[in-house]
Amino acid sequence: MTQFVVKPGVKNLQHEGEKLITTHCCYCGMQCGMHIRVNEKTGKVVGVEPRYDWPVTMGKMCPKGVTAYQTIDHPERIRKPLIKKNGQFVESSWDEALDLIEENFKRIQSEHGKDALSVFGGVSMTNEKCYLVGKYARVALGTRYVDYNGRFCMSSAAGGFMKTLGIDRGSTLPWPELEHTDCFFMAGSNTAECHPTTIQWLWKARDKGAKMIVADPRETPTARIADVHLDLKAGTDSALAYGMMHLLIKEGYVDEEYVQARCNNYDELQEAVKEFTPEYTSQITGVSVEKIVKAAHIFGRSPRSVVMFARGVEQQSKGVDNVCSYTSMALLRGQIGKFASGVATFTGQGNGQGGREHGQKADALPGYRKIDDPEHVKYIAGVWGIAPAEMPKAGVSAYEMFDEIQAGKIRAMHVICSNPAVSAPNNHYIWAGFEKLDFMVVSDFFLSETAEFADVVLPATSWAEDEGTTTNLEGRVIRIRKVKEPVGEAKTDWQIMQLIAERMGKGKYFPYKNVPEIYEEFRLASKGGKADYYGITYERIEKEDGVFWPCPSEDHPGTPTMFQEKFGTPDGKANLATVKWREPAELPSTEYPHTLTTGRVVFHYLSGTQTRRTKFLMEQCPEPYVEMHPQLAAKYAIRDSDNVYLETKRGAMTVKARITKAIREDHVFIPYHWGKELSVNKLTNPALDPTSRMPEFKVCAVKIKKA
Ligand SMILES: Nc1nc2c(c(=O)[nH]1)N[C@H]1C(S)=C(S)[C@@H](COP(=O)(O)OP(=O)(O)OC[C@H]3O[C@@H](n4cnc5c(=O)[nH]c(N)nc54)[C@H](O)[C@@H]3O)O[C@H]1N2
Ligand SMILES: Nc1nc2c(c(=O)[nH]1)N[C@H]1C(S)=C(S)[C@@H](COP(=O)(O)OP(=O)(O)OC[C@H]3O[C@@H](n4cnc5c(=O)[nH]c(N)nc54)[C@H](O)[C@@H]3O)O[C@H]1N2
Ligand code: SF4
Ligand SMILES: [Mo]
Repeated sequence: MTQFVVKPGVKNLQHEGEKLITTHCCYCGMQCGMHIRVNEKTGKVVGVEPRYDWPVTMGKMCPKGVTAYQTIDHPERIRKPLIKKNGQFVESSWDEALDLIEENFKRIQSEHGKDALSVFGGVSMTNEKCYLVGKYARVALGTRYVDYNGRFCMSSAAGGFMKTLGIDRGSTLPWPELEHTDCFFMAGSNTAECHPTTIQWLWKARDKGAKMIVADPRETPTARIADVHLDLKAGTDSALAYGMMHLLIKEGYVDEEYVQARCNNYDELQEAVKEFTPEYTSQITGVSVEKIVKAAHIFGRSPRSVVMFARGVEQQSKGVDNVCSYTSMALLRGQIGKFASGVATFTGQGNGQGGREHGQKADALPGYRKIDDPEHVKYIAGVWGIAPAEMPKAGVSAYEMFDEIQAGKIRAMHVICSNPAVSAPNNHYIWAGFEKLDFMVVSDFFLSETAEFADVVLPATSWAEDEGTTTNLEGRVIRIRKVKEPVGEAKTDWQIMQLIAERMGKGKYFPYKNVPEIYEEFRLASKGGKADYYGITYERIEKEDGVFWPCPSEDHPGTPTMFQEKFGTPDGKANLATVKWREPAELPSTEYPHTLTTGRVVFHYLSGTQTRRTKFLMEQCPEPYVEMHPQLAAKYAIRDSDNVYLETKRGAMTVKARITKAIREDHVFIPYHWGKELSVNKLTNPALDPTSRMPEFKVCAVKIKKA
C-alpha cells in the first residue's frame, strides 16, 4: 500500500492514529484526487481528504465524492454469493455458486450454441477489469455477445470523434489549460451538477474575461452563469450548430488557412449550412435570432475557444451528427491542436474513457481495434494465445441484446457492474428480457434492481478494495489504490472472471496472480492501437501525476494536447460535418403534446444504487420530481408538489411537480436515479442512433395530467 507523502507547500492532512491512502473518487470522469483516511489500529475507513496537489481538481470535491467512502463498509454490501431458491435469495458458498454457473452455462451452450451466453459490462471498473470483460466474453465464454453501459453514455461522442478527428480521446486538451481559454461553448452539459470540480477552471478563466455560451433547454446552474443561454428545444442541436457555422462563414470568422490545410469537406459543409440563416435556425430550435447572432459573434471573435458537450447532445437518435456538427465549429475556428483551445466531451463514468477503448464493445478489441479487421484480430489473438479463427465475430449493442433475448438467441446473461433494470431505456422491455432469460448472473456489491432478477449474485469488491488504473476525462491515465481488504467473502471482478474461466475450461488464458500482471498484458494488447498505453507504467503514473495516452513507448512523454500536427484519420485531415438535419425520432403530437427530457442531479449518481444508500445524499434529494414551467403547470392546474401523472407510448409514472421558470414551457425534465415505479426509463424512447446505437434518452413525447 502506498502511503501519503505531504508535498512541499501542501496542507498536512495527516490525522493522529490514521494513515492516508492516495486515490481518486469512484464516481464521475473528473476522478477527483483524494486521500482515504484509514484508522491504523482497526483498518477501518473513517473519511476522506481532498488532494490539494492533484493538478486536475486542486482539492475540490462534490457532495458525492466526500460521502463515497460511506458505501465501502455499508451494512447492505453483499458479503457472500446469493442463489435464488423458490424466488428468494439465500447465501451460498463460492463453490456452490460457481457449480451452478458452470452447470447452466455449459448446458445452455451445448443446447443452443456458444452465442447463447452474453455479457453486459460497465465502466465504473478499472482499465484492467474493463479489458478483461472483453477477453472473458470472447475467450472464456466464447460468445460474440458482449456490450456495456458506455453504449448509453459515450458511444455517440466516440462515433462522432472517430468520424471527424479519427481518434476518440474525450478531450483534445488538458484541463488546467481551460483557465487560459477566452470562450466556452457548452452544449448539453450541466457541468455545475455533473462535473462540478471543472467549474473552478471556468471561474478562473472568467476572472480573466472569458465568455460562456450554454445550449440547454433548461436554465441549469451552469446556464445561469452564462453570457448567452441558448434555450433550444431538445433534439435540435445539429440545427443550432449549423446556424452557428452559417454565421461564422458569413461574417468571416473562419480560419481559412487552417481549414484549407487541415480539413476535408469544406465545400460540402458550406453547402449544408447555407439554408441555416438565423431566422431558419430560430424556427427549428426555438432560440431567438438575437441570441444566435450574439453567440456566433462571441464565439467567432474569441482567439482561444473550447467547444464542450455532454449527454444532452449525445443521447439522441442523431447523437453522432450532433457531435460532428459541434466539433466542426471548433475546426472552422482552427482551434483543435493548440494551447487552451479545442473540443471536449465530458466523459461520464469514472473510467468512461479507458473503459470504452479496450474491447467491452460489441465490435471492438483492445487499443480501439476493430473485430472485423483481420490484422487487428490477428494481433489480439496473438496476445491472448488463441488462434485468430477462434475469435468470435461482432455482436450487437447493449439495447439490441434485449432483442436477441426476445428472439431466443441469447439465453443467459452475466451483468458485471451495471444496473440496466433502471438505466436502460424502455424499462418494461428490459424487465421482460431479464424474465425471459434461462439463467442470469450479476456481479455487484449491492443488490441492485438488476441483481434482483438474477439467479446468482456474486459479491464484487468496491473501488477501495482493489488497485488498478483508470483514465480520466482528459485522457490522463491514473492510479487507483487498494485501501482495505474486501468485506465478507467479496472478490474482485477479475478474480470472478478468472474463476468462471477456469470452470469453462479456459483457466490457462487467465493466469493472473495480481493486478500488475493484468496491466502488463493490457499494455501489450493496446500497443500499436489508436489508444496506445504501452509506454505507461505504474511508476510513471506516480512520478508524473498521470500520463496521457497515446504513449507508445516508455521514453514517449504522452500526449496532453491531441492533433497538434495531424488528425487520426487515414489522410491526417479532419472531416467536417456534412450531415442533413433530421428531427428527433418522436415529436410532440395531439395525444402526447409535450417534450420529456431526462438527466441528473448533483446529489445522485446514475441508477442510484450507491447514492440512494448514502444518508446525507438522500436527505438532500429523496425522490424524483418533474420540473415544469409555471405556464405549463397552470394549463393543467398543477401546483408545486402536486402529484403529476406522465405517460408516453411506452410507460407511465407519477411524481411530484417542481415548478420553475428554469425550463422551456414546452418541456418537462425528470432525473433518472430511481428504480421500479420511480424510474423515468419506463417512459424513455429506445430509438437508436444509426451508427453509435445510442438510445434517445433526451427526447420523447409525453402527456401530462394532475394525478
Ligand atoms: N451528479 C452527477 N454527476 C454525474 C453523473 C450523475 O449521475 N450525477 N453521472 C456521470 C455520467 S456517467 C455522465 S454521462 C455525466 C452526464 O453529464 P451531463 O450530460 O452534463 O448530464 P445530464 O443531466 O444527463 O444532461 C446534461 C444537460 O443536457 C440537457 N439537455 C437535454 N436535452 C438536450 C438537448 O436536446 N440538447 C441540449 N443541448 N441539451 C439537452 C439537460 O437539460 C441537462 O441539463 O455526468 C457524470 N457526472
Ligand atoms: N433516462 C436516462 N437514462 C440514462 C441516462 C440518462 O441521462 N437518462 N444516462 C445513461 C448513462 S450516461 C449511463 S453512464 C448509464 C449508467 O447506468 P448503469 O450502468 O446502470 O450505472 P450504475 O448505476 O453506475 O450501475 C453500476 C452498478 O454496478 C455496481 N458497481 C459499481 N462499481 C462496481 C465494480 O467495480 N464492480 C462491480 N461488479 N459492480 C460495481 C453499482 O453498485 C451499480 O449497481 O445510465 C444511462 N441511463
Ligand atoms: S463525483 Fe465527480 S466531481 Fe464529485 S468528487 Fe467524485 S469525481 Fe469529483
Ligand atoms: Mo454516463
